[in-house]
Amino acid sequence: MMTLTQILSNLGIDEASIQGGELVVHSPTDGAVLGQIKVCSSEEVEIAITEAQAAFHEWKTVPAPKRGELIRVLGNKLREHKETLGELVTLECGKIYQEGLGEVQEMIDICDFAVGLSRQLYGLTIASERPGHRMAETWHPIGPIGVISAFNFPVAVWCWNTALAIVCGNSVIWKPSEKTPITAIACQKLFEEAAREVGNVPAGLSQLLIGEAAVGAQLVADKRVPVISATGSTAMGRKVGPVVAQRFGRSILELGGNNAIIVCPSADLDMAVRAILFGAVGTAGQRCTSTRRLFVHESIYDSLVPSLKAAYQRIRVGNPMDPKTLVGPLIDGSAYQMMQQALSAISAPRIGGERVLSEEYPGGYYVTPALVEMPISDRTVQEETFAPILYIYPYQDLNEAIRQHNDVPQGLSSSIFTNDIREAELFLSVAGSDCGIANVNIGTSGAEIGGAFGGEKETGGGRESGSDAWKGYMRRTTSTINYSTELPLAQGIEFDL
Ligand code: UN1
Repeated sequence: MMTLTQILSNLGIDEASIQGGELVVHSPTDGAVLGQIKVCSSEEVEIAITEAQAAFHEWKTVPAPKRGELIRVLGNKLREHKETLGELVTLECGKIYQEGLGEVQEMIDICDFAVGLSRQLYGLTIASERPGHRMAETWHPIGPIGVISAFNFPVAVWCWNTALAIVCGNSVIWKPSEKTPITAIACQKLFEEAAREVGNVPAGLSQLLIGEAAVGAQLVADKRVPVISATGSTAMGRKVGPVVAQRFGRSILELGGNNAIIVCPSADLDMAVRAILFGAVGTAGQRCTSTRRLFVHESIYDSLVPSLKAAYQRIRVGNPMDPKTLVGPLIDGSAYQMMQQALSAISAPRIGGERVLSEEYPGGYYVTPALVEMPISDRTVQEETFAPILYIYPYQDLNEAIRQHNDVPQGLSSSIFTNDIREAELFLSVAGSDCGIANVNIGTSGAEIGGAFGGEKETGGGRESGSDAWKGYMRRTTSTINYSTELPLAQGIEFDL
């Protein structure tokens, strides 16, 4: 694996630029200091927004397929630096290298998607009720897009938003998590290189704001930023949403999840175990789509749960750079404290949940993933704990399991394992899962970029990445064109002198 110095030099980032600032960044792998980053002052935030607005006014008139060209070049830069950026993600947020690479792959995929989209930003033509009239809608760029992202997907979520926002003709102002500013600096660098290579890209099209909550708050409150796309906790969304709504801005919120898998009697149990494992312990349980609850039909409980426990015993927890590791560290000590609090709040049989490797890495918070066997009717798991804890519930009746499944404030991702078409279709129907993502025979996490990503209820209702999520980054104009010599009014109104 590369050292930070090598990573930075591969990316062409001057190491001095991540030194001497007030924001101290630690690697979750061992707690070592990676850098001290300069944070943005309130004047600098103001300047960034002003520049982004000026860049927007230039960029919005560039033909969309030309805007796509910038994202095509960015996608190629990401391909070129996939390994380096993947390692930096691992170093700064602690996910295993395979997942670091996967995250960069998501960036590449959304760039490809956005390039194609740059020739498909189409609106409808609508039949008019009046003779000699035509109705049409046009999608226009909307303005600077504010992006607030979380530590757990430090690069992909920026790219989901940025690739779409840019082809849609907007500028972007990014406030990354204060836990992962170095990956953000790397992304900004690659964007600037792509812009230089393409040429004629307005300066300041992509702005990076490093800082803590105050920086984000200033961005969120600014009227000149018509769209705020924020990913993070429900608590964060509760602060952001009302401020944006107050000024009639639009928010795209992607907040907490409390995702569950239901395993039915006909399920392929080997597949189910593998999916549950990846969903519950992948990224050390720190994806918003991580599997947090499991409903198992009582007839298969005694075969599925022991296999799952056996699989949990074999999970290798350790340094995320080691290719044998499946579970890296939690992001920091406070994540560990929250996990312990959640575990001690419930008295039920459990395996795992202990801190390990503390002698080797006193500054790293490694834990064994926890399985908690819950009583059938318990409904205490209402909050998301960003850690690898899986609560298992037995069930008797599928309708009742679906009711319990939906009986949480969040509504992001969900899945059912069954080979019974009636059960699968029930789960996907209006009487089934109430989440934004509902899967059959695959787990809750690891969504592809082609689908709209997001969820309902306290998850915030926003949609990002695929499908028609691009519409969130544009404004719509409906036009009625009269090519007749009469002036008929709509609704049959007569209004003659
Ligand atoms: C997140 O955790 O914020 O479905 C996003 C997944 C990824 C994205 C997760 N494509 O797990």
